[in-house]
Amino acid sequence: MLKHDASDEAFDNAQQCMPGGVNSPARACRSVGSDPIFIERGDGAEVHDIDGNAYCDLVLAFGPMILGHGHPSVIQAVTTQAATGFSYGAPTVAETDLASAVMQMVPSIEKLRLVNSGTEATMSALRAARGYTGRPGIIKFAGCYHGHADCLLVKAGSGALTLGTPDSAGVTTGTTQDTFVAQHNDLPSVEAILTAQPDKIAAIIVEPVAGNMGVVPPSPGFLEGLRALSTKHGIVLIFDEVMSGFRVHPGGAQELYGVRPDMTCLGKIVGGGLPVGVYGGRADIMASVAPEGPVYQAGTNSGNPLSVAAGLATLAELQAENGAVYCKLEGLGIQLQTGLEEALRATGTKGQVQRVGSMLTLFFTETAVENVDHVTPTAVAKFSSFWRAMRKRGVMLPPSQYEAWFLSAAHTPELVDRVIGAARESMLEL
Ligand code: KE4
Repeated sequence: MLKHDASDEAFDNAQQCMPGGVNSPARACRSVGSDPIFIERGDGAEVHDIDGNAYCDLVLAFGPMILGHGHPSVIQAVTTQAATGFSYGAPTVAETDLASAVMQMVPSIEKLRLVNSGTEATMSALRAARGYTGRPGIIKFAGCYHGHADCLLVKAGSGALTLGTPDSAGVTTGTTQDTFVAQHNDLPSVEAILTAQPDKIAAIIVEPVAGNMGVVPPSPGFLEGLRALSTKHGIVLIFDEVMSGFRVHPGGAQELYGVRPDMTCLGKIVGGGLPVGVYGGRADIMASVAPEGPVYQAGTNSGNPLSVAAGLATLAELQAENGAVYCKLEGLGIQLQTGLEEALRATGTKGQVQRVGSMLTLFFTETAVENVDHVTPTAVAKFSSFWRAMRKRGVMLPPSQYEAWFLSAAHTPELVDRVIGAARESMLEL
């Protein structure tokens, strides 16, 4: 049994200072019947807690650490920048370099703005879409999570779902009256809203590969259908690729599935572990953003030199050797999915493994998950037991059935085999 005495004490202290002792509810571990453990350091594919326990890390900070913890070239870039300056309140050439790198990898982005988080990215993209179209309405999908902007905390995923509070307290009807919720992978539910709200919808925002209800790939024709409906109705189609961007393909889900959005939101990987968000897209839409246009958006730390240095180094590594890292990540993803499916069969456990590239979720459901309603209370309860059993065996999973597991370039086939072995033993405890 792993000791967590130091973590327990740290948690007691943290709860005196921060709500729930955490700075994000997604890491509270309440839904998996546990207290959070406190991490001392990350090293490649592993994290080490303050009690000296080591874990194979499949959380990877909920996605950013695609190279693994402590990649030398990212450390080098950040420390070099730190020696010359942290932040100036003035533009730097490196911001243009990062913007250019993103535009080169994601060609649908003709202009962009750097911000500090995925929340800022989606909030700002929606404001730009509303300013550009002059319309108030937005369509989101149940179970998709786009950060904690008020107008998006409606039937949200991730922590909002995990905590069972999809409609957050403190969010007024005034801020959500123009938010319409459709069913994921269900085009008729979108058409019904468009019929009911003619010429009112400014934007459709979607996770093209949903990761916040667990990993749910787009059903065949779903993204193409959203594209066609958006074009037909003059609606701004926004792909929230904060999680899938640079993860499922160098150009994100839009390149993988060949569907071009009007705007894209990015985060996580593009900051290499430091705070960065990006929103961008068609030049005519982005021309509405201040100081060029009337849509205001600003930020003290936007384009922060340290974050930009980490992002540039990360993207450089991902593009090295013609993106060879993506072949490695795909191989590890196939190995983990295959191993988990074999373990389910061998132990007689009902479950589905849903994967796109190096992001995947093991659902303890009887059938495939195409929308958030398919994730049953039984699956949530089983995942909770499974999570604790895996942590006991030195594997750190994201603490919710509604989250994605991630692999990094630092993971190895041997480590993946260890995860599979731990999963097989853990399934026998369910
Ligand atoms: P941030 O504000 O947390 O940087 O990004 C919000 C966001 C936007 N869009 C998507 C698709 C996202 O997945 C996220 C954030 N993801 C969650 C985990 N699923 C972040 C974890 C947390 O909130 O602590």
